[in-house]
Amino acid sequence: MDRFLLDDEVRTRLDLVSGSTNYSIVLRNSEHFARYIFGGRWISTQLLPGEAIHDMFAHNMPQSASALINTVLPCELERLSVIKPMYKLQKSFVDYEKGNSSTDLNREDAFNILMLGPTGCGKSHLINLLFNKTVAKSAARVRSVTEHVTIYSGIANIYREPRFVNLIDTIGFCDTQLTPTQVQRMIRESVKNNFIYLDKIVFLCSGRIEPGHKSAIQKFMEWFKYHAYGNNFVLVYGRCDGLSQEDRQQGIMDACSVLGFTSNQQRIIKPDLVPSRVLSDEKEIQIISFQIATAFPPGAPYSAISTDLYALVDAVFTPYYAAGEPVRIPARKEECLIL
Ligand SMILES: Nc1nc2c(ncn2[C@@H]2O[C@H](COP(=O)(O)OP(=O)(O)OP(=O)(O)O)[C@@H](O)[C@H]2O)c(=O)[nH]1
Ligand SMILES: [Mg+2]
Repeated sequence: MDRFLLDDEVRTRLDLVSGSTNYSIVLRNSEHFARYIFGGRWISTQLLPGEAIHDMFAHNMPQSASALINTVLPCELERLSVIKPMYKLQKSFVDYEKGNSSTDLNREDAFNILMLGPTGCGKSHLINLLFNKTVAKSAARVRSVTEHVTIYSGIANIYREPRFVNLIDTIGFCDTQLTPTQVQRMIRESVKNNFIYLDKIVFLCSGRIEPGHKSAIQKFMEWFKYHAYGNNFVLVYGRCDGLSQEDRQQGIMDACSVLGFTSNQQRIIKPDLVPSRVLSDEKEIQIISFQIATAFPPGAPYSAISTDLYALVDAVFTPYYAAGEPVRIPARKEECLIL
């Protein structure tokens, strides 16, 4: 039996959940209830494929119901958080519309980006920078701050077209309440239940890449077929605060070699298609890199982060086309055999 501290957060959750009704073995069972009180997550590991409850009900569940499993906090437990602009005088690349635990499966045309990385590497912070708003909870903590896989949506200009964009924020790989395998499976299930295709997979890492991070990243590379869809992957070597250009380059190269990424992936595109031109009128940039080093210290002035932000926007929002057609990574079971 695990013991944990009855602190103010736990007390608040106990208050919020006491007297709840609408028990549901799939969406609101006693494991959801207990884990919520313990750590704020509305998840049940018994709903992962291969587990008893999942296998009992999976066949009879419509996709719209599967999409809610292990992602949704019952509405009566949601606490309002205030969304604030990050850089008041600056434009945002993606205009924020909503944050959700599931998505509209019929929006096949949406540009879908999966953000992955170890706990605390800055996934949610990057998402906030792309919206220029504090849409996702981001903070320094030992356990993952992002409690559920959450989809933040908005509109962005991609190749001169306004597109609906889904940025998928995920639980960090090294959570203290879930095993690495449970985290990976939660993310995989959520992606599978909510998306038919992914357009970009962004791995974020920083500092020394621990063996646990490496194996988690490689698992996702395998599931989403890096060998076939390598051009849809982006590697961000983050938290490069104060590093020289050479050290940043070295960091990227080391990360690529540890993870098995092809290094120096670059593409030349027409200047008027460069995504970051929405934010800045620079005309010369034409070479887009898909392995980038960034430093986004919280509270830094815009001038200190703008170059890295433009590089991030370009890497993440430059779609990959082959023979005139967009290349998309299949995310669903029937599309992707390994899933
Ligand atoms: N100095 C510095 N801090 C950063 C950078 N990127 C993010 N941070 C900070 O690091 C902390 C963790 O960032 P998050 O965005 O919450 O990280 P995460 O990957 O979403 O973490 P989990 O949700 O816990 O998995 C926050 O306080 C961020 O402001 C960076 O480039 N430099
Ligand atoms: Mg997070």
